Amino acid sequence: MDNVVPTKVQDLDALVVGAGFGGIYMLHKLRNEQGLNAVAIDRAGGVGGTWFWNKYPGALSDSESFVYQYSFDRELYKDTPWKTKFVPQREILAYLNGVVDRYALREHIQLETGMTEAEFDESTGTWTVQTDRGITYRSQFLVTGLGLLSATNLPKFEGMDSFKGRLVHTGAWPEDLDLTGKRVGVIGNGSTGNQVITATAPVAAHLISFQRTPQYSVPAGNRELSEQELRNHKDNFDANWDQVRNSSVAMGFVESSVPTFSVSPEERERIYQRAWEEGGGFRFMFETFSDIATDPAANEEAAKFIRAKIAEIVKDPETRRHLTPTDLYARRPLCDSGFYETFNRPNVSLVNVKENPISHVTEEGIVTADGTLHEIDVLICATGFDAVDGNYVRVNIRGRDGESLKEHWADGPTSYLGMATSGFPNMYMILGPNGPFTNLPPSIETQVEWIGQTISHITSSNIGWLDVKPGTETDWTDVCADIADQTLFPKAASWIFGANIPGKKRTVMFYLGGLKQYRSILADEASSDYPSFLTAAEALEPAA
Ligand code: NA7
Repeated sequence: MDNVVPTKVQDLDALVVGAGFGGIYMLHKLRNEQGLNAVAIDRAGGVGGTWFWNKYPGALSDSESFVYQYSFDRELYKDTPWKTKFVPQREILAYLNGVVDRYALREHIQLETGMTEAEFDESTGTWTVQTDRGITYRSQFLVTGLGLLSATNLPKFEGMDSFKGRLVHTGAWPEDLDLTGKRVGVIGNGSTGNQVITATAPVAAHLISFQRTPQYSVPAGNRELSEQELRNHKDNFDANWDQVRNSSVAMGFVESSVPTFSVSPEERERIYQRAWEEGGGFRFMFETFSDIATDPAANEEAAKFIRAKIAEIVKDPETRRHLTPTDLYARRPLCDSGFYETFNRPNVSLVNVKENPISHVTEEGIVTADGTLHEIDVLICATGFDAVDGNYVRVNIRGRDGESLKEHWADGPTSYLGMATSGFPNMYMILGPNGPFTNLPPSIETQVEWIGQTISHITSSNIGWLDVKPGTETDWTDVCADIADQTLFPKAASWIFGANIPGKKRTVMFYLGGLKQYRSILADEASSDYPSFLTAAEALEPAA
């Protein structure tokens, strides 16, 4: 028996799972502001979440830097050293590490520690969380910041295991990989593929982009910000963040209220052109006109403008045809640093895998249906994520009555407010299903603050736990579906509706009502003493 390692059990007030943007702020709030005994764990070898894992060349946030950060501490904001309009992964990761140190959180974060199981005990009102490091946590509160986009989606092609070169997914990028002089294949051309292709082409010997669906992309317009702009961002701290919290997509600009066809064709062209020159995917979709995401005719006008730009940029007619989207402009809007231009390079080629699918993989590379072997040294899968609930259903989380979250979500992931799900009391999700679809840090802050407030309410009023009423959760799902149906987003097959994973049920996964409205619903819930939740006493009351 002496080689059996005893499991250590640690009792806590709160366990935070995940040390990305959400988990870091949650830990700070619970420990430093609310005085709770809280610990965070993360399966990664460092903090940073998405920005720890996505170290691929070209990785860049496509939210503007002045709003892609925390706003909870004005002094922290003042000290952020960023100088460009969009920030690269390396700088974001350094920032998050700086935040961890600034608030003395590092010693309370257990890295390389993954949650494997979590179970709620109704009688004691505690969560027991097992990890893959032999330590078990027992805690009144469980806050999960597992990452919206972190469960990687790796395609399965016959013979993939036989490939002799390097096979990598952009969401688990190895630090030692140098693509200089290599023959590189990239599958996928979403946000990530777009960035990795553009950044890799200049250093690779040859790059082949395997594309299934062409996407609309506009220039990012990334640049150094002037001293004046940097000063303005800091000086206008209150006004800027007030604007963000009272907007829809929280990107730091005022969304347009002008319908596309209310202006002349010349004026329309001028507005699109200005947005093209200014840069930014969200600006192009939401700052130009009010109806691009809702009215098919307006959507087509914007799409036509982008198609005309692709036609101007891409020289080879066949490559141009493959790169030109013909469907709705209704996925998460992309922006780039010269994506279409990259396909004019002599060392870049494109294979349209809808017309000529990948047949199998050999030791040397990828074979397509036409029999061609595309020889490569490195195969990069920029194939996205099992988004939103992917990381939840991979772990055995059991709530009241032993129901697993996977069972609870058999018809698709649901929640109330993107944070709580019925039957799983005192478990709060940061960026859970049906949370707001926005620039993420402002939504993360909103949720973390609400979760902190709710935890405070539970502890100070001694009610043990709160569980969402099942009907409330169903109503919230309906609200999210109704709002989504008023937009064009559900009509495009993308990860926003779970349509990117083979076999995954297509469901609504976001609240598209905007941050302002979302914040007001949260404030009402808290100020009316949580009418959508049952207390432990109410939930355990025997049926009359
Ligand atoms: P996305 O947006 O889900 O893009 C994934 C890409 O990979 C997309 O082009 C897919 O083509 C392609 N894909 C996926 N599986 C396959 C297979 N089996 N064969 C060929 N091509 C495939 O993920 P990203 O990482 O780019 O971006 C996700 C979010 O991260 C982004 O929106 C930002 O918020 C940050 P498809 O379009 O499905 O035909």
